[in-house]
Amino acid sequence: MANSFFTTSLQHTDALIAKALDDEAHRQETQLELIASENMVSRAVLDALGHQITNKTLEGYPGNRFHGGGEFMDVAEQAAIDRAKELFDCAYVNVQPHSGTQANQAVFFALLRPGDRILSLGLQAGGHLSHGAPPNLSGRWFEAAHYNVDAATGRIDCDAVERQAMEFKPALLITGGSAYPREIDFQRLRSIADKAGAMFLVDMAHFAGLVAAGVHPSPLPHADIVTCTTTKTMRGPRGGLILSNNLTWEKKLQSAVFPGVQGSLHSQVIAAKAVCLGEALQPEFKLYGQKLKANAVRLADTLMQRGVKIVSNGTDTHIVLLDLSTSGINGQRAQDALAAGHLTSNKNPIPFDNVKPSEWVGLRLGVGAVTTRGLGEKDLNDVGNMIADLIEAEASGRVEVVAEEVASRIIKICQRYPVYQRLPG
Ligand code: DSN
Repeated sequence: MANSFFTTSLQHTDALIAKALDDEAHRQETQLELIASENMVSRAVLDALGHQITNKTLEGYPGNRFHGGGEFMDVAEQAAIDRAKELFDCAYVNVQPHSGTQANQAVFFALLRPGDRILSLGLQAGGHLSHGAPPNLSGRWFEAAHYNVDAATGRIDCDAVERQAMEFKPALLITGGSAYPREIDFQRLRSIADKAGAMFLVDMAHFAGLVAAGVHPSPLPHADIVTCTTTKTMRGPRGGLILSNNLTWEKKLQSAVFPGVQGSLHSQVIAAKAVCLGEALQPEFKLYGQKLKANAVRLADTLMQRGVKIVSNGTDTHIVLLDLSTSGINGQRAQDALAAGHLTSNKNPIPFDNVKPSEWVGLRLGVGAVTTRGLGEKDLNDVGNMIADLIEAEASGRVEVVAEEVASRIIKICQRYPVYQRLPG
């Protein structure tokens, strides 16, 4: 007789959590997701994430494990490694980091000693917490300084970075982040790192999918080490990767991830990473990458035509960063107004936005999830106009009426581009 422990579904064992998950599925189906770090994974990725391979405990690397029974997980992890090497055309990959932040921690553990200097893009300029921000472990254990963007262009000012690097002499120069919408001059930053005697790390967490699709320059030829997540534009499971073409770092990076900063694998996530990397090797992924860029440009153009300021006056990636400083509302009010219209986004600092989070005047949008869902440029034009309507309405105190109308139009768009449709069991 079947053991009910293995056969009874969540709906029958835990009503509270089953309802929370059901409500979240409904939210995703009836709202448009515009948070730049989010996307929607395939059914195949979900299958891997929900598989019983989650039961498998393993430490070490394929062919060299501390536990028995790893032969099938070895197949999955080796596939993830091989696929990532092919996709990003690189010599070394570690697929075990549990997140982008842990990938960065492992790199620091491999390359640096406590107290070493790091120089990275500042948070307000679009950088990331794990690149030496004061509240993060990286900001406590290392002496961090940050470079900025040019106030007029919103772009990284490489001449200023060079001056700062030559004065600060970091052990590690870092670029990339969470809210920088433009291509980065990796070659120039590499030459600055060389001149300053620094190693060079590129965190491509946000734009990795664009690199994989061939619609964004790759940092691999220039950086010592590259980190990324498999979430965001890669549209895979939550987790990180470390990549490099410089095999000098291989041994240190392997032992920095395990046993340096992590223990056993998240087996199901690594299997899902292999699936996502396999998907990214298919020709359709290139089309998705091209659509991502076109959709982001259309969203930015529509908003600018409606008088909304966009940091750097546009985008080269999936990110569109709104500067609301002259709109009469801040980022939180804009986020709330969009939410009332069934559009999910997040308040964000913009360059030189040195105030507390509740007062930030930025709103970060990203088109990863809507592009995966199937929306095209015409839809993004409509969505951009609805966002502009909501911002204007929020500023003039009549958001309720406008939000109701926008919400009903967004729900219709969601119905035109359905997602999982409540996965059959
Ligand atoms: N770094 C956060 C973001 O970009 O939203 C999480 O990935």
